[in-house]
Amino acid sequence: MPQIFHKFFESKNLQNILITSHENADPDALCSAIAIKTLIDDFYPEKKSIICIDGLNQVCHKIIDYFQLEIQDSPDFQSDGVIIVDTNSLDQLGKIKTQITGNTSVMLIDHHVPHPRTKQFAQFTIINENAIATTEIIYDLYQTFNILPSEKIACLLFLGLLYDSRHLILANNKTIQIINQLLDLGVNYSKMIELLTMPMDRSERIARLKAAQRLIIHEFNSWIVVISHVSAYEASACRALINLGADVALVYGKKKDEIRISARATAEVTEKTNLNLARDIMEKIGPIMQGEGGGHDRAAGCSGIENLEAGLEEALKILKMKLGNEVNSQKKTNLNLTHN
Ligand SMILES: [Mn+2]
Repeated sequence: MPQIFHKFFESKNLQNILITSHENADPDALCSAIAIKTLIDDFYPEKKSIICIDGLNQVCHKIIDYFQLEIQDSPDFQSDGVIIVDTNSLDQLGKIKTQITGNTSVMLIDHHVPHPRTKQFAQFTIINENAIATTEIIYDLYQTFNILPSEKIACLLFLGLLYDSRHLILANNKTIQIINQLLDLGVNYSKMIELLTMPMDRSERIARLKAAQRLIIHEFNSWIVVISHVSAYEASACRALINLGADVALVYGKKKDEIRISARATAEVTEKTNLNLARDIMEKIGPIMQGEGGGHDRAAGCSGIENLEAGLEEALKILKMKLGNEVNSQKKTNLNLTHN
């Protein structure tokens, strides 16, 4: 792997390196960027590098404050090389995308499934789809370069692994081995968990509880579909209802003149029934509601301005087609947009 770095730097005798990741970066993205910058600073001290990311999520701000990290949101120099971490498409870079032109040397370090267009913008790639987090790939790089991560870097690599493995639920044996080695470098486990824990806003908790209070259950074959409504935090409410036991959750809400529907589904229901919330449901009911919809197979949404009832009816019709006959309906969905 060091050869790829040498080739990258030698390709155009690169001097000024911009390190970046997806906008609204999560801890794996942020910590990977810091760790790769430190590796470059140690191994190629004559090169200048900065980290620029278009926005960070809330947990990242806590990490930045705790470790006193320096991140910019727009570069203060003209870079001749760019290193992208934890991101597989240029569109996700936000405003940093403009820093990459046809002539820019780009190296990509990532653990996502490569996008078909990846090869078009990244001439140098270190991709490992089996890695739980990009920080796992970067830990491997430290080993290959024979550099022992400092305690701070060990903490950052640890945070990336904890975050992307959902506090180790998705971890495999290798993750645990790395976690163990990072602990030996001085990581304080409970401090890391504390850093990754964000208290939820009271209003969001209330919305989730109201969604649970108001939900209607529909059973299609053995699948449990729930529909509810809130005035804000539709997506969060969907996640809460999935955690409560639903296979599919639809939560609608209205703000000013906009009607929104958010939906979430479990991996099990999408895998076994081939249900794709974006393609099968939201892209279809968005136009019914004079708006549009989209997203992913397990997380999608739509917004519009009218015909909520028709949109929800169509969603249930599609769910019946995909999941099977309705066996036990609690009662007809009672549309209500007036309560908070
Ligand atoms: Mn990641």
